[in-house]
Amino acid sequence: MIDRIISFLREKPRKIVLTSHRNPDGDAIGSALGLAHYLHSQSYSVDIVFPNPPSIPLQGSIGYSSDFVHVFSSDPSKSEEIFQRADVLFSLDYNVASRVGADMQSMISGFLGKKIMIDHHESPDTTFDLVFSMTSKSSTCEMVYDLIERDGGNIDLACADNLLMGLITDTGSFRFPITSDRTMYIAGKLIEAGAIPHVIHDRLFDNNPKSRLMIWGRALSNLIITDDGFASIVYLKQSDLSELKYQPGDTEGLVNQGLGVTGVLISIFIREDADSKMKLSFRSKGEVDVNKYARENWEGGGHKNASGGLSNMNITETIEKFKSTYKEALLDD
Ligand SMILES: [Mn+2]
Repeated sequence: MIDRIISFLREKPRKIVLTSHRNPDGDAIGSALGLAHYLHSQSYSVDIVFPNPPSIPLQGSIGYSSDFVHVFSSDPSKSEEIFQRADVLFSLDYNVASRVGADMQSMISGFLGKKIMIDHHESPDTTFDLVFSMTSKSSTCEMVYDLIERDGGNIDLACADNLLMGLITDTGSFRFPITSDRTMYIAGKLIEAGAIPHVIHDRLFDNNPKSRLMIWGRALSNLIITDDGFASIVYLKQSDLSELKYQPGDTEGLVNQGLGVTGVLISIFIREDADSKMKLSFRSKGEVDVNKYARENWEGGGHKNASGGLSNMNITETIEKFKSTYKEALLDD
């Protein structure tokens, strides 16, 4: 499939638009900026449209402030113009149009040119023309590296820094089970190309607003461990978020903390958003499959060890439902 994507791009000059999912994370931002930097070096015309802005630390990614980067929620008319002009659309780090959010979804589903997906999530949609989808990959950034390697081009510092960022964020700094020898090989090649791991780490993880620490403190003081010791629950109410001056991105990674308690195999983080809907994140260890669990119980999904979902119940009811259902995920072992 990589070869088909490359030969399609090389057939004739293309106007390319790169997109990622809503609330873009390090892998979404890194794969889009990394691929854009590479394609620019190969003289392609490339724009990026993100559905909404990422967290403040991710806005410091190399190239994020360039004039080829657009944010749909900030400037829908400019973004629409870019979609109309483009003849190739890349969906990076998502595999179904709805993941860009309700306001931008029609731009993806109604796109008239060629649609190319590069993604590592489960259950890819069938409406794309060229699909490079592998759930065994640590990150979309790893797959973008595969593409560039096959294309034979040179990786500059800006590209390397962004791709390494996606590897670092999607593998939890290389500690999740999805980390493979190939992941580490690629990390080595990106360092060779100029990326510096501690610089990326400082920018992303040691660059937080005070609100983030205050919010983590509140959430962790709400920690519940179930009686059997296998599940952990942390939650934040809308009143906590407004009191502590929540900024987008402040709760990113919080769900991993619950998994750090000895014996815990599955963790949930519940955040009450302004519309009173509950946004859920799940993490698990080993064979405990939170992708399946989230699909079956919480209108969600994702990866085997990391997934998300939604709840229309209040926080107390959501916690009760989790307590009465999480054993399904354990029993699948
Ligand atoms: Mn990813």
